[in-house]
Amino acid sequence: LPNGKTDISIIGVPIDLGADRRGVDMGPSAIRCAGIEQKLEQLGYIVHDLGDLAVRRPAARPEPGERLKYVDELVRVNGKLADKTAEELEKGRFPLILGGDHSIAIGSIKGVQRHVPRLGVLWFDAHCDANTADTTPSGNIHGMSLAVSLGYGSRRLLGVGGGGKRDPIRPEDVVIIGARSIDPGEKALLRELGVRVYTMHDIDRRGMDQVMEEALYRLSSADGVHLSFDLDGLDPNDAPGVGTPVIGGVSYRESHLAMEMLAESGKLVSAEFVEVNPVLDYRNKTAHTAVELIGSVFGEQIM
Ligand code: 4U7
Ligand code: MN
Ligand code: MN
Ligand code: MN
Repeated sequence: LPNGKTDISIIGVPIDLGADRRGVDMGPSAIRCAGIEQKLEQLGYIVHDLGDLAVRRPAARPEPGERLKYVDELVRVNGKLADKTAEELEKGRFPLILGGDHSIAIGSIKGVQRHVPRLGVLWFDAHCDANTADTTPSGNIHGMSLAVSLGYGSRRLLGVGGGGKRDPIRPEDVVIIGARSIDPGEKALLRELGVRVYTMHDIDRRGMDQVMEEALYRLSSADGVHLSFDLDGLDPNDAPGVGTPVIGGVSYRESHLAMEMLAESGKLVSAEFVEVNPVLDYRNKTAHTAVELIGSVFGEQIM
């Protein structure tokens, strides 16, 4: 059991304001429909489904080219998520967060940091989400969340969840796995900080087994690991229901291997599964895949 915990709190965050395509706000519902609670109960956990955080839908669409789209509501919801996440950890429960777009990592990571002084982050994604207001090509905040966790970005986003009270995540405590679409500005930031990015090239060349072994070794200096799992890290053939698909991704089995190895490490303290878009999916396939991956990271074995 991850971190010796037997109780899991599911927190849904039905928000799509951080993304370009509408529909990831239905992600929590799709993942519940795919049987997350049954899966975790079969594995012997006590599951507390806390339902969804309340999200307000702003009346106006943002102007094209705006640098931080929907920042007010995203800051508000992420602040609530940070509090909720910290509260569940306080009760001794494992927070399992369902997105929603990937901007919710801003709040979840801030919340976990209140309990885990030196937190490592495993960021599974086709993208690196390391843009700032100055480098973003889109203005979409789901492309900025890892930068914010590392301490880079607009003051508003950095202030989420009591901002400066806790140091940002250390660059050496972050690994990105599955990257294959990186913008010039975020590439420069990640290089400057020395964040280890395992691209599809590394996975092709060395295999997921070696990549994960090295990634987990790097994260072993941290007190605990937060998993931030963007379903678009998977190949679009395996996970078609995502808003920003990128061809040439991680296979179904490779992603399971990664989750199984993370489970074996015993370092996992919190997790989120984000960017499931049921509107673009085929018979809820991506949400079902998310549930299978959640099974693996919570210790399910083939035999
Ligand atoms: B996701 C992008 F420009 N980099 O910043 C951007 F390509 O959470 C995409 O990983 C970000 O899905 C994708 O808008 C964010 C773009
Ligand atoms: Mn992402
Ligand atoms: Mn992505
Ligand atoms: Mn996406």
